[in-house]
Amino acid sequence: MTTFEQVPVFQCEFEDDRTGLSKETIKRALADNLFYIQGKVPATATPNDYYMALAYTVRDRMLQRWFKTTEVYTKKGVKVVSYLSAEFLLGPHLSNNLINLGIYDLVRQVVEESGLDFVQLREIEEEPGLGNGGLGRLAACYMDSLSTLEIPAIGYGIRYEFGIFDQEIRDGWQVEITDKWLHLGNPWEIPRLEETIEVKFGGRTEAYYDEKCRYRVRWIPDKVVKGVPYDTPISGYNVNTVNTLRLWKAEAPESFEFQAFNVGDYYGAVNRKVVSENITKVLYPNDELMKGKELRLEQQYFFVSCSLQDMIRLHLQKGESLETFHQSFAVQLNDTHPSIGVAELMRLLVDEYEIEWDQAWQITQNTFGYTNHTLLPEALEKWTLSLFKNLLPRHLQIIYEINQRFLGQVRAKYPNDSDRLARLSLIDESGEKYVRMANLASVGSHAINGVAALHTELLKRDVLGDFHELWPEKFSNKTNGVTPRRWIVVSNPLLANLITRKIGVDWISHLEDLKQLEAFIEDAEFRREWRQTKQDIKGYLATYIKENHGIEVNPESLFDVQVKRLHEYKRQHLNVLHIITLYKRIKDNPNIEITPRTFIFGGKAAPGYFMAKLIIKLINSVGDVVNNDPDVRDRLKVVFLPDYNVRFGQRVYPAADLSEQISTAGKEASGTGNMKFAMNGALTIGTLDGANIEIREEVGEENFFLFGLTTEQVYELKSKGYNPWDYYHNNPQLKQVIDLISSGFFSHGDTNLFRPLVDSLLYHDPYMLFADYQSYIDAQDQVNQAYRDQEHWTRMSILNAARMGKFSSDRAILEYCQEIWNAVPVKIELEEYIQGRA
Ligand code: GLS
Repeated sequence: MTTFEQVPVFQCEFEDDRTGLSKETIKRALADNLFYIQGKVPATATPNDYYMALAYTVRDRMLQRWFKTTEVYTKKGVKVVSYLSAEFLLGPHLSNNLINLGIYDLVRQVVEESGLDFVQLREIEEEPGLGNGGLGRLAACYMDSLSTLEIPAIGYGIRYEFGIFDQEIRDGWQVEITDKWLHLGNPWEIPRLEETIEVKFGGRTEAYYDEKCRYRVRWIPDKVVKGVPYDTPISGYNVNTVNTLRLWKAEAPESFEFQAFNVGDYYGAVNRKVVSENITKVLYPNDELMKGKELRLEQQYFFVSCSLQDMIRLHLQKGESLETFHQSFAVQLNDTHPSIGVAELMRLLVDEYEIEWDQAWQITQNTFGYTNHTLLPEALEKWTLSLFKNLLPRHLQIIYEINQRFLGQVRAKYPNDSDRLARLSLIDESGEKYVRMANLASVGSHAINGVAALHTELLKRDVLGDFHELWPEKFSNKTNGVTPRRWIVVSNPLLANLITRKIGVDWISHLEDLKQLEAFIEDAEFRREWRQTKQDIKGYLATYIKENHGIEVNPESLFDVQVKRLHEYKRQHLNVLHIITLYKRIKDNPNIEITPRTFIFGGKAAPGYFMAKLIIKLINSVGDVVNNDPDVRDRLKVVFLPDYNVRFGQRVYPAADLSEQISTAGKEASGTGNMKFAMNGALTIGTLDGANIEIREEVGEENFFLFGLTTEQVYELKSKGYNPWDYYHNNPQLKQVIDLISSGFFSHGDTNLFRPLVDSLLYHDPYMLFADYQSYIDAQDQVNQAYRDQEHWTRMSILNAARMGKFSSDRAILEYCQEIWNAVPVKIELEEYIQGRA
């Protein structure tokens, strides 16, 4: 195949309007894209047209690098990391790409000199919300770090037509609105129609003997769906590497429609087309019971099959044989969602490429790594055998075969241990039979990891305990990280500038350099600037809240923020119990001295999760009372900001004084919001859960507000028999708070509204709010005290930011590269005319 470089006419060896970085070329490019891409002139152009023209102008400046990167990766010997994830929660592209290309200020200036409002254009971008929360956002941070570290990588996922729903709050309740993020077009993606791949579903299998008399199985599907790749460039910071995120869209193949014409079943064919294309319609919530969600298994298989077929194509294109597939690709399973890949790679190798089982199995195990992201039993994926058999009959056979061989090994190692066999089996036979996806992922991978030290320990002990006993060498911990590009430079330019003025710019790609800030801790002027920066950012947020939600908040008050998915284990309602405690103190003594606080909440509840939705209603109802009670005199404010997403995260993390990380110990695998807050100088109030433990270790226990039971204590109390009722009776403060909710005080006298929540707490309290209540209140009282000493608070804030180096996703990705993927950086060199201009 000829490459574009070999065709002279396609060599753009001059600075033109698509590559140039002078003010004039950028200005011309804007006008050009407005006219030639959007088909508009200024007289008819809408703000969206200008945004599109700007986005294309930026994308154009990534294309040379993108092509070059892709080309280098097609060379023999380059190992590519393939990150398989059902979710990529990217957030807006524009600012991030401008920062990574090093042209943010330049482009902003040009846009403004052209008479346009840069901020307005920036805000027009619809963010691709192709994820639920932490897991999807982690995948996005990891893509950023892979590019920044110049690691050859490709992200594979699903191009959902509707991403995570938009949230509105009506009468205090969450209402879900479909997220039509593609309605005005997406300038960041390029469809690669010619690289479409076919995926089979359903039907039956048939055994046969091939020409060499070998036993084989063929799959005769009853449906074929096309996967069309849409590629998005992922730029690295301050490097030439631009990796690819390839998302698959489902389309029905034309051949089926033609057939339908012939048999006169036109509408039947149209219907089948619609059904096929439904596969990539909508993102599912990850915290609802997955039982019976057939479409979700279809989605998973669809994107995994497309991706593996794509990798095989690329590998063969290099002129390599499939025996070395694992040397070309390190495939990481982001949770169990893509774990059907284990059976699919076996099917492709054995059935389609006729490789012997044992060798195929070696290739498969050497290829995959599996990251577990949750210990919650309800989130561990399993699919009924009947669902599996109907949708993927061949894969079920392959899973049986893998299982039989695997259990043979287990039996040899642990004779007469049928309980162990039952626990390790890929098939759950305790009741209705299921395929256990975590077991499939564990057996089919050479490496298994958790996402924070505690989580990995619990994984080894409980959820995957038997696997750990069998293969301790497969297990390791990879504590999560987040990208400082998006989470400091893009979201908090004021702080980023202050830091850069003090220690230079290297910290942006070497976050451990933030340590150097500690040298300035005794510098009163520096502390003043730090405090002033936080104050300014809080002022912006206050203005935003006023303008968009009509609520007046005091920027001098302590901004106490809890933004994350709504879930009982994350205990937003514990936070509410604290608010009511403070409110009660004011009511009992209106002149009490109290540190003014603004409580800011944000987060979506899964549409089918009743209790989480009731917690949203409770937050809003308490807010209504507290915010409007004259006795409070604005000392407390409660705001629930609707539609929490990446963009809003960028606004709120920098403005926080206090970060609420208050999950029941042992429940939050890691958390990543905790990292974003602390990097931006917020102090944490938190339990010994997930990455909180490591954050506290890094920032120092004196700079962290700790409370609550440890994981061990949680287990112990549970096994002894936990009785929330005792706590309620023995703690008058807690009793008053609960009674106030029960009395209908926050629900216009309706004593039923919050009954399910109160009863759940009183009679079950599965997440042990009552056990942790007093310790939480005490820690919050310490926060109040500490905040009054602004000098001391500022020191703690600086130390938090300065000691967050460990939590860069660059560190995490380096560990994956060295310990799991065996992947090394590959420098992308550019022709001189492009080099050095960004
Ligand atoms: C999650 C965990 O709940 C988070 O604690 C973790 O930080 C994140 C990324 O590892 O993964 N697992 C999950 O299913 N959703 C998450 O956000």
